[in-house]
Amino acid sequence: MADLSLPPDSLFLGFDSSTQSLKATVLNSDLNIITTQLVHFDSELPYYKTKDGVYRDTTVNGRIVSPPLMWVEALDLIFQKLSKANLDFKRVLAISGSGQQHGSVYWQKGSSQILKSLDSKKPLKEQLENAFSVKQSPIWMDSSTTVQCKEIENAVGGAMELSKITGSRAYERFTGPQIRKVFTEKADVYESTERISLVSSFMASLLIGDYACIDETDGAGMNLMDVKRRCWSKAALEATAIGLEEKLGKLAPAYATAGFISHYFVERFGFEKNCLVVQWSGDNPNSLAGLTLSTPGDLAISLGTSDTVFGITKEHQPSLEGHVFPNPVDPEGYMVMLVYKNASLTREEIRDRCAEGSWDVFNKYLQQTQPLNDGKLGFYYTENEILPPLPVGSHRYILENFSVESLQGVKEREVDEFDPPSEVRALIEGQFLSKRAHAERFGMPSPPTRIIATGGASANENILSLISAIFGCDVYTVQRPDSASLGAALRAAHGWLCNKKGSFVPISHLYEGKLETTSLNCKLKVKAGDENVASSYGLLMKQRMEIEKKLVEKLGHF
Ligand code: ADP
Ligand code: XUL
Repeated sequence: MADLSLPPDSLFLGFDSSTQSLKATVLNSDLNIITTQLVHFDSELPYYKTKDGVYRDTTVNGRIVSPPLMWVEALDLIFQKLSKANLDFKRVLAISGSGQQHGSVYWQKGSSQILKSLDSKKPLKEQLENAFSVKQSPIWMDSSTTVQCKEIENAVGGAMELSKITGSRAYERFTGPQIRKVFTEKADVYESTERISLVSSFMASLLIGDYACIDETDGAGMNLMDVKRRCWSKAALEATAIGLEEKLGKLAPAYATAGFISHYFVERFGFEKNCLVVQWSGDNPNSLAGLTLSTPGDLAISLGTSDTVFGITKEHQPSLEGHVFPNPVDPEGYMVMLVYKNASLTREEIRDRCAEGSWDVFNKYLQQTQPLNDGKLGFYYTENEILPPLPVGSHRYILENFSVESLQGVKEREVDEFDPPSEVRALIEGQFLSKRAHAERFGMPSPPTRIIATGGASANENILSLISAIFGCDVYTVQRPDSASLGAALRAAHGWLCNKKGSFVPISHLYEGKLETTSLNCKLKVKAGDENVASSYGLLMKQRMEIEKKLVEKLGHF
């Protein structure tokens, strides 16, 4: 049997092409981080004029896009930064990455030829300027495809049927409905498209100098893949667009090799020719890998531009809420996930409006106010929300005759505003009461054995304390909040090992018995507190869900 250890001097590079930035993490063979780099789109590539990495199209309701050329330029720039940081590219045995999920890139006919013949003396951007048939890629924040979602669900026999096949009912941000919009509204553009990539397979394509396959895990975020059989679903393809299978190419498991790194990067940065590019996947699936989530009772909460709650399961239970994806590191298992669009940017909006633009003031307000917020409940949506499907707007309520002891069946009164400290607490309590409620409804463990928090806002210990109080469990974090690029680097090592063995190797093989000595180690941040507080939050959660139901009946957009 082949020696299944990582060569002592080897390095593994992981990227995270996310909404606001491109990040990189490099792991050594002991699985310790040796360097990280970041390119922030708005500030470092200002001529694309994005805000938070995106354009919000004011002329089309819910249309949110990003320029793929910006992602291309960011890749060149981050390699330059890694080079300046003296990364020895020759030691990098494999590269993988995470992409923001669902976003789609439309390659113009003839682009595979451009990819294959890139000139290493010129920047990527210059050579790929005319490679896209759609100049602005729809991304996960987009909610402009309500009509297409309904059409696809109707064509396959309803929302539950689509969920049974693909792991999710139709969602506006999912790639299938987005493709259908191009197909029905811009037939000539669809026709001139040679290949459609996800953000993940798009970035992998740049690295191998050819079209990369879509990975089976990220592919499940398209409403196009049969999640059990891990192949394209004929019914979903037919419901979406004509001639689609050919434009999507093949699916591949996350642990597979996409190809060798292209001559472009060998010549420009000094990689060895046999450096492997392992299939890229979605940011949430790679976070699951980076957090080494492998116990069904554990939940992860990622607090980035989106908030997500995810865990693992052996079963595929179709549901009208949440998503089921193949587990990126377990060919037999699944990952289950809930996604919120109102997350860090909404927290920033309230921080700027009520807390002098300062996380310190924001945190002081969280400390000053009481658990359950004296019965003040808030719903804050600066973007059209996914869960629940509510439009932009704020709704504030006070529970009448509030007392912690008698929370059941009390009436709520709508109000226009709260004082700033109550507003901050209402936001955070609201966001996590909603997560607990929907996680329970989706069949996730309750209470979880533990929560592992990640993403930019997991650096905020006041938020972590509230998560612990609401869910009633311990909260852990990893050394750095970017588990998506860490997970990608780990998956690069995993893919390299699988390639060496010629078949799948369990990923735990890489860190079994030595997790504590690696950068993957999770540390306890907040110990679970008083159980009574968590059960009071449980009652408040029920009140909140009653109000949420009424809001959805009145305003729901889907
Ligand atoms: P992405 O999903 O784009 O990868 P990140 O995980 O990098 O996003 O998270 C970025 C977000 O982290 C920022 O928008 C910011 O609001 C949030 N953040 C950073 N520090 C804090 C903090 N101390 N408290 C709350 N949020 C924070
Ligand atoms: C997942 C989702 C978001 C993006 C953010 O379904 O839409 O979490 O992956 O990058």
